[in-house]
Amino acid sequence: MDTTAAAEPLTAKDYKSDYKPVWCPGCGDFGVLSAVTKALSALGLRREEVAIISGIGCSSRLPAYTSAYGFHGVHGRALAVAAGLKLARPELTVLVAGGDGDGFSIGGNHFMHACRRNVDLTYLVMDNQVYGMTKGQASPTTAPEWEGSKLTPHGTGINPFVPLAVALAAGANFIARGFSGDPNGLAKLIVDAVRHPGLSFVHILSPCTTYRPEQKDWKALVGDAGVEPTTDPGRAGKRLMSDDGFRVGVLYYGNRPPYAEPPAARSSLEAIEQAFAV
Ligand SMILES: Cc1ncc(C[n+]2csc(CCOP(=O)(O)OP(=O)(O)O)c2C)c(N)n1
Repeated sequence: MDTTAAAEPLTAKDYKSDYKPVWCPGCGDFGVLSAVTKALSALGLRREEVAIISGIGCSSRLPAYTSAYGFHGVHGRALAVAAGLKLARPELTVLVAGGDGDGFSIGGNHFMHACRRNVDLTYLVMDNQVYGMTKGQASPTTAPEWEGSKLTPHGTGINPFVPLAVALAAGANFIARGFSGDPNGLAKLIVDAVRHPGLSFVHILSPCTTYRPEQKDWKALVGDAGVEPTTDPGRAGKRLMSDDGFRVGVLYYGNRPPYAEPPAARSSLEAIEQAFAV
């Protein structure tokens, strides 16, 4: 990594890697990558101060397309890896990136408990309401009547998972929704999310143009929530009762202090080595 220009402010372009994304043309994840790099530039962070952790899926390729540190992990386990990293290296800004299948199905249990534990992380979920990488199966956020997958030709018939409501109920300290089609607006949400202590969850509508081409219409459906964020979880919950799934903006700012490991839990590397010595 080139750190010679560390004192220079970095532009969004500086946060892009030399790898060309393999995402399909029109994939919403391009907009998310653009927003992440704009946000890192706006935050004035150096590349070595940032780590982006992901699971598996098209969206989880995002870390490789940035020049920050990254870890492309195991399906559904990104939050666990990220929490470990943040506790071991609290000075790092740790972002977590993934999809709706990764985060709400396979990693669903980690999602709830990461919100509850409130480690200082920013979790970006690119929700395309489908398993993109494995060719279009229904995901937890797929509408029950969607008949686009051969595995569920008559729809799933199951009510979708409601990410914002689950995040709120589980205790996430910052909750927002953004849209990949508005990288500047999304970048602002990400900056806000990173600056807010504790577990910040940003639900991102990010269309899959290959398996859900009808999502190209999301641009016309997305709109500002038009209300000020609240610090009252009861009020935030009430707002979610009338949410149509397309309102963007910050829903909730919590004031719980982030999880910090008790000092007694910290061991030196030498002590760990001694404990495992044979
Ligand atoms: C434990 C485990 N289960 C299943 C898979 C197969 N798998 C790889 S990517 C993927 C779908 C990812 O979907 P999503 O998280 O929505 O991301 P997208 O590709 O749509 O961005 C699945 C099921 C896997 N790699 N590991």
